[in-house]
Amino acid sequence: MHTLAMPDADVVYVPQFVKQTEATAFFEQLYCSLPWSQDDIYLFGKRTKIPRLQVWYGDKDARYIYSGLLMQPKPWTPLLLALKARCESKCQARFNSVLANLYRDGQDSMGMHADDEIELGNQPVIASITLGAERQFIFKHKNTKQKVALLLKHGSLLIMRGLTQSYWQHGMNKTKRVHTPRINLTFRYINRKSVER
Ligand SMILES: O=C(O)CCC(=O)C(=O)O
Ligand SMILES: [Mn+2]
Repeated sequence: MHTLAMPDADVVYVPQFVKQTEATAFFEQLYCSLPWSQDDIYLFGKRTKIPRLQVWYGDKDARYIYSGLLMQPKPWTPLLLALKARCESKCQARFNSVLANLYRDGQDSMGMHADDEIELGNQPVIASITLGAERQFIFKHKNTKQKVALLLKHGSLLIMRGLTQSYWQHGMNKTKRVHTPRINLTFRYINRKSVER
């Protein structure tokens, strides 16, 4: 477990958060059983398909607007609840939802963004588990444009908290080198009040 040397941020990386054999079993279970879908987003007024598959789980009231999409959470599965509990104890924080992302291969990606929506509140704690293929995760400072790259390993946990979302964007580029799928589970806490405005 180590803290990344990044100014204006609090990012912790735990390479072996889930044991390798367990991580492989979790990957297979989630890959086969989650109802993955390729949602649309609205980018500059145009409707396009996101370059990955997603599915959203959480408490009933944890609704969330994500890139112009109203995400209605599906009810927790036992495995996702168990992983949530593990993240909560590691982070000493509560979560009420998880966005599961499936990158089918290196052609799937995540554009640079910050998880800075109002519903996430000030200085959100975000716990992000990687299962399957290793992919390069990129941070870019909003002002200085400094870049930090981090290889996210099978079974790893990345914790972003403090000022991280205020000062940094993050994302994942396409790559020709990866031909196998990666699942990412991003646990968050959605503030109910701000969604109901
Ligand atoms: O796939 C990842 O590691 C990052 C996912 C992410 O940033 C998000 O869902 O907001
Ligand atoms: Mn994000």
